[in-house]
Amino acid sequence: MKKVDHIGIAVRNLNEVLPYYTDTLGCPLLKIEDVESQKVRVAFIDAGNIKLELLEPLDDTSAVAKFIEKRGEGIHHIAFGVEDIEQRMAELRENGVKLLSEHANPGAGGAMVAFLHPKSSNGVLYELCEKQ
Ligand code: CMX
Repeated sequence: MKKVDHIGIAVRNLNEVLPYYTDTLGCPLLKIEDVESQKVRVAFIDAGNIKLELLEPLDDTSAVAKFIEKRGEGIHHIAFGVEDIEQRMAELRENGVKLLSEHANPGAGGAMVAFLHPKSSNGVLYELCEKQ
């Protein structure tokens, strides 16, 4: 992997936490978007050399809702930017990494995304993210 694209942070209520990032920390809001396929509302924050992706669950069945229920708010995943996501997935699979889906799926910002199971990665949920 050559670069981290963003860090995902699970929050209960986006509107309540946004002023902390934009006003207190002084990091500009880039955009807010609903990603129905992942059942999350996301806000991208410009943190200089990296983006922060604040994730609010859209309903109780969202993976992010389950995460917050179990572990509370906090760092949810780290996303690597990749150029050919299907190729990277195939390489990882060959190396015994457990992926959460057979193929990449649409994610925020029109990117294609796929996840590595935390059990394969020492308890960290990694995302692969290919910008279109
Ligand atoms: N980071 C680290 N560990 C995590 C985790 C996370 N974000 N989410 C779940 N886990 C752990 C759980 O703590 C649990 O560990 P233990 O068995 O040791 O208790 C294990 O993974 C299984 O978790 P679970 O609560 O039983 O939940 P599920 O198996 O139903 O789901 C996972 C886990 C990773 C498969 C699911 O969260 C998932 O599919 N995630 C990928 C999709 C996603 O997160 N989408 C939102 C992001 C959207 C975006 O960025 O666009």
